[in-house]
Amino acid sequence: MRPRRVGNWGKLAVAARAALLHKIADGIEARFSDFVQAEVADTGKPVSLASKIDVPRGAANFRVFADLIKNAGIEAFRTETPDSVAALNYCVRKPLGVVGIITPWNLPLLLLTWKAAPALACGNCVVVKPSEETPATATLLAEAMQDAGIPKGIYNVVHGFGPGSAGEFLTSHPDVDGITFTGESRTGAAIMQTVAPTVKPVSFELGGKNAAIVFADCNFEEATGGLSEAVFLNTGQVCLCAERVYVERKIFGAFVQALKQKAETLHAGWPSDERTNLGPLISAQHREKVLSYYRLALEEGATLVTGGGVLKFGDDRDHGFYVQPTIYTGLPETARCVKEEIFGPVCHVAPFDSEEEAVAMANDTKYGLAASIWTSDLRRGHRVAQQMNVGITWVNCWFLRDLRTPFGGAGLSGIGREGGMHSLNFYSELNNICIRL
Ligand code: NAD
Ligand code: 6OH
Repeated sequence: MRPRRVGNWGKLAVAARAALLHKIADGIEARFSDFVQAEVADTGKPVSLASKIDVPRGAANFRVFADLIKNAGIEAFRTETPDSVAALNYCVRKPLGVVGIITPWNLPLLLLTWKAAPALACGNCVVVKPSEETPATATLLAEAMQDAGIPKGIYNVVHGFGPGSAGEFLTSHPDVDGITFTGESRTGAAIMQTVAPTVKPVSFELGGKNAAIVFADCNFEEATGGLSEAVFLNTGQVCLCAERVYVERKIFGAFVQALKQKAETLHAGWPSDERTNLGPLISAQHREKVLSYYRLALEEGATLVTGGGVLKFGDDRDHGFYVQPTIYTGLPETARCVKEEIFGPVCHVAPFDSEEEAVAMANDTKYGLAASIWTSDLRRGHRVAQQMNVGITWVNCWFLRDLRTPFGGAGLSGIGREGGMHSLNFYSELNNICIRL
């Protein structure tokens, strides 16, 4: 077996480690606007979004896991024996050693710290490989680590690409003891092959083709407002975004019109403008992918409700990768646009007549990340939520996060769960000790 490189960090008293993690959070907050500017410059996301979600969550991830590791109990069982002497089983937690963290470009600081914070809390050293599109906040975080007094060699950043580059080198390295990855499902499949010869534990948070189910008894304003966020937030570049919206036929027409109105009143503008709530896509290449689905939807027989093309401003913003927020109806459930993740500001809205039909359509996917249910009937909310084949279901809300809860997906959407104790369990090796009393 590989020797574990736990080092002094892993041996530090938990309270001391937790205090240092809080200092990292303090450092992020102290340089809040540097982090916001760096995230906006790398991604093109609206400054309002980076200030409201990305950077606060970067700090919160450290605080939550610092407190959790300090307060986490250990598992213990008193085991009966035939001679009535009994035994005591208890479990101790050790760091895995060196954890490789590979993250995507859509929520760069949020997703990197979501993994680095619990990994460090558990006493591991980390090597992070941010997306080649968004290297800046991982680097700024290294400065915050240094300012907080984290010893050298605990938080390491390598920049580079995926295949044949830093990503693949990290996953194949024999001295890396575990890999946690967020990104596309097919990248997850490639990483699985690379880690196989060295048998590392993996945690994968992958893609989605998430459904929303809107019942006629929903609070209409809340549902249309919530779905507008769920479809268009971060220009649709959130793994949890809803790209399939199922609406009870009684309110289908009114709902489509209301969502269309929301789409058409989004403020697409400079990322630095506080009023902007629709920024550009991440890159020319990604815009080409999204536009190829816009074309495909029409070829597959969709009715275009709004959008469907590139946004034009007549100024320098035309060098950005803006697309129109887009809504389609009329596609068969077998269409590629209903089956494949697009990762843009786009959804397909389809009517349903019964609860059973809605559940069946929502579950008819190879992915299984998230779902949202919109209804005023609480019993129905519970009933439908429990039938969703996903890792995360929201009722009358979306992307409302409690960092202690399990987060992850079924099927093509991932392997394992992170969040709360699930993170602590992934980033630790458990040693069960059985003592005959
Ligand atoms: P991606 O898979 O292309 O890249 C993610 C990271 O993996 C990057 O750092 C990249 O350099 C690296 N990488 C690529 N190929 C690699 C390889 N062979 N070996 C090692 N590393 C490799 O994903 P992306 O385009 O950056 O992000 C968008 C995708 O991420 C979407 O599919 C989205 O659904 C998914 N995502 C999922 C979650 C979740 O929590 N489930 C969260 C955010 C994004
Ligand atoms: C995907 O793009 C969003 C993932 C969100 C989280 O991992 C989180 O912890 O909120």
